Amino acid sequence: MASSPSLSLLSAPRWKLSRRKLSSAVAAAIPQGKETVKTMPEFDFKAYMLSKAAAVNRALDLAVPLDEPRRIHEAMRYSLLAGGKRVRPILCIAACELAGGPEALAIPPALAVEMIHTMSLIHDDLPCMDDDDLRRGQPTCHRAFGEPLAVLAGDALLSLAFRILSDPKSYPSDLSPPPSRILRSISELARYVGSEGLVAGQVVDIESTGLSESVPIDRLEYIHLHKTAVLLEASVVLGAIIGGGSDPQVERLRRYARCIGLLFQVVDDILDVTKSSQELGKTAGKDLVSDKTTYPKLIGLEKSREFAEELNHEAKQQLEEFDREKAAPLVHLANYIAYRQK
Ligand code: GRG
Repeated sequence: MASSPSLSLLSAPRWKLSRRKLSSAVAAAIPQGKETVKTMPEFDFKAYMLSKAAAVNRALDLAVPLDEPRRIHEAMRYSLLAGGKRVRPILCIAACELAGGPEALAIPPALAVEMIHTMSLIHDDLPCMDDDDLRRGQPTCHRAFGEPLAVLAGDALLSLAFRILSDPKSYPSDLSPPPSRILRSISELARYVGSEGLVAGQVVDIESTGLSESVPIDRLEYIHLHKTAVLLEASVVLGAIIGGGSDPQVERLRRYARCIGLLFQVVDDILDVTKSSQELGKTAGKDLVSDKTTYPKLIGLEKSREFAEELNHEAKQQLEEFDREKAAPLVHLANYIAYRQK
């Protein structure tokens, strides 16, 4: 078994990239009972999540009308509106609000990150990738619509994400952000999802699957940081940029997001071995069956939980420079990711 991972990679000043329905999905993932961490009890996190998720869901619904050709828009809507937890768009809105911008300003980047997340799930589930049958509690896109349409639905969502983010008309006319902020967001997002980001994570994951020996921990961390953390990081960074955050604020939030991004995947690894498919809404135990390297496999369940605690702590430290009350949503979102049940 490998030794415990360290946070050294995460404390680098800046990550170099070169190297059923919505409300029930959100509510079901909020931990109950003693696992709910008692930070800032005056902040109603559940109400916050439900209201932000509802706003995101309404906007997603409007963003993909059932235009012609009807079948492709049906496939896009099928996966997009299937009831994900909406963690990424909510992070985007929370970061925008912390940076001083209103919720409405964050809706275009929030939609963009959720669309790209959904496209990555559709493509990840394809027979040529993970070949999965179940996603967000329903048959995967290619099972419901066939492989060609699933590929195209993913492509169309990726393209639509950039269109929404870049079009000044996506933003409320009285709040339109300066073009420089929009341009910077487009550039950041493109870098996060391309061959230095999300795609890099997927490629290294594919290359590491089926090897006779275990993947070393630094490679596992590379995969998790690129495959999962990038999009959570992009969500927070885009929200902070569009919201008008200063450069030091954006960088602090980037570090916060990198920690919760890795935390998200460590928890995902833990849930895969501790929950059922029904509880998760996707195939559980898949990592074990496919002999995939995960944190529990490399360092054991207990050490994985300890590492998750460390990442959660490190994430919150990045928020200490901000106003305590305004940072409450991001503090709670870190806990939500750490203690989520699906
Ligand atoms: C971006 C061009 C391009 C290609 C994508 C297929 C691929 C390359 C990458 C796969 C990325 C992937 C599927 C990572 C897994 C991330 C993850 C932990 C997903 C689960 O996220 P949740 O739990 O899901 O937030 P919900 O359904 O709640 O949104």
